[in-house]
Amino acid sequence: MGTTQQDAIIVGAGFAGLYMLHRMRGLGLQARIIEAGSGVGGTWFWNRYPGARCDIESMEYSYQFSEELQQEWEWSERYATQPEILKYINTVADRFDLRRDIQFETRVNAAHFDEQSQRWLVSTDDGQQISAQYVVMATGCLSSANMPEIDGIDTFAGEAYHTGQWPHEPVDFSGKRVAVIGTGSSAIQSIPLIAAQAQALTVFQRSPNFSIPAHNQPLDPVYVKSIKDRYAEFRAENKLTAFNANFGYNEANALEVSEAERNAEFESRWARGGLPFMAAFADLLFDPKANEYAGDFVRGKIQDMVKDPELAQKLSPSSVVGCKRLCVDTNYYDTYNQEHVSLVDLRESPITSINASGIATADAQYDVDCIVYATGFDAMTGAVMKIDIRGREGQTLQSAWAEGPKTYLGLAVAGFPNLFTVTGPGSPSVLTNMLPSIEHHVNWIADCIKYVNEQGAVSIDAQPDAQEAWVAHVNEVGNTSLYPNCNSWYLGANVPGKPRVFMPYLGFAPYAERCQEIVDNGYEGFALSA
Ligand code: FAD
Ligand code: N01
Repeated sequence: MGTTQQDAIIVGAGFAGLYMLHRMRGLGLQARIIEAGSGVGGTWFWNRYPGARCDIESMEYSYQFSEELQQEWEWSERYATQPEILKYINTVADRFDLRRDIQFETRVNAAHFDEQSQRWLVSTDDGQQISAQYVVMATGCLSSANMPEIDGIDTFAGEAYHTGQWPHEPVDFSGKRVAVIGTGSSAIQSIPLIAAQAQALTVFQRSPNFSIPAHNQPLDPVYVKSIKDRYAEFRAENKLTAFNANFGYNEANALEVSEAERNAEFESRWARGGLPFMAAFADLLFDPKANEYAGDFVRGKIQDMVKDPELAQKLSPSSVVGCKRLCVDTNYYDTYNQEHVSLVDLRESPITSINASGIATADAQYDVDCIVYATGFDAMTGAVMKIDIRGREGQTLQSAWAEGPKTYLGLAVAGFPNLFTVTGPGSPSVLTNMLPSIEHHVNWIADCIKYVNEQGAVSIDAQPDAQEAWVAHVNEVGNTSLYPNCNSWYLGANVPGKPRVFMPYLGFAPYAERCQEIVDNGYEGFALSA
């Protein structure tokens, strides 16, 4: 097989890769997506577990690059289900005729930069070699499933599933004894629905998480119209916020209001439901006392919802609220009031092994028919680090990131010219409403490529000093918050041996402002090669 030529290779056909392809075509470039899955959708292609849906309201968790699309598309619920989001992504792929430039069921194994030609040589698992001027890693922040390292895990004789690699056919848990390992967002969404089917459900919890009710409901046409009448303005307003979302930010500090006012605010956020709870007070993510007030409030709600006080205690986190991504649920806590649902607190008795018949902890054996691993992802770096990426002088990305990921703006890596990462570490991505943030990142990358081409240059490379300064800034901003205070995937703490570094950038609005400044200053911190 000879080497084929492309202007750009995009890895991944999720929201990021699809929009990147659309923008590349708009620039007149010949671009191609390589996607490991058999369809478009990324997250929404892979995560088909029961209960999977978005935690950002559908009216916001959708593309805005096409006014016609956002006017015409009709979401049915406040928080769309995985099938509805996948249908939306497929519709977008068809509407913009994207499929003809996507190769499915193909994995990119390697990308090596050739200094002489200033081009990347991309290799795939079906033996293709593609030479491309640009490579965009649209590989996703939450796309590399994290299977726990547990003795005997492969010896289990029953059915085993990871939420992030769910089968395409619905799984029927009727009459089965089911174990769920993990209590993050995926578990919290799926547990109520698995419980509704299973004969018995045992949840293995290592750390409890805070969850806020979704209060999901069909979308009110009056509300939809009120957004659609001013969609562009609505989106623009959101971009001026920390989370790039319409959370109704309260500028007051929790410490500066009376107890009655504080509780009234928390109550109204609880009644509203979902992630806007994080915007109840300006100091909630910055002041430990303010955060403790929020924690006490949610812990009180858990005590109210779970009938067995001891169980309620086990389900109540003592950690910082929001330090791990807040979960959004439908009937999660109430599910534990059912007789056939039980919780194993792994802090009291850790899992020691998995065997043919089930899960063994330090003091019991749990025989089950199915194990659901809701154990999350090797987040933010997992998917890119699986690819053998070599930049200038053959330096591997693995060695460049050995002590933790280093990027410039989360979009480029010094020493790896013309390689872009959408939602890379150092970008706000996962701390925000990701879809508009993805669009922002993709637009920035597309404009940058346009600039390189207009300058008659062949490559652009982030400069090491600019990158160092950005990494230091990301850390500095992160350290002003309470985010580094728990073992979250934002810090890589969920994967044994991963360097502990706070990876995302906190604050969409200042980030976007800095990105624009860099452009206005002639791509400050980047160097072009002719
Ligand atoms: P992805 O959708 O992850 O797509 C990346 C694609 O790259 C995948 O299809 C993968 O197969 C492919 N790929 C990776 N490596 C290779 C390779 N080497 N070769 C070929 N292909 C490769 N965010 C929100 O803001 N709001 C939400 O409500 C929300 N809900 C979520 C729910 C779940 C269950 C999960 C897991 C995440 C959720 N997220 C949410 C985050 C979500 O990941 C992003 O919103 C968004 O969908 C990411 O899009 P993406 O295109 O960047 O990456
Ligand atoms: O993964 P997680 P997730 N033994 O990492 C536990 C997005 N998302 O797939 O906390 C026992 O959050 C682990 O325990 P601990 C969202 O951004 C959104 O649920 O590490 N337990 C934890 O409880 C989210 O943050 C939605 O102690 C083990 C769980 O597994 C991100 O994706 C829905 C273990 C993993 O939780 C990831 O969510 C789904 C072990 N060896 C996902 N290893 C929405 O609601 C891990 N755990 C939109």
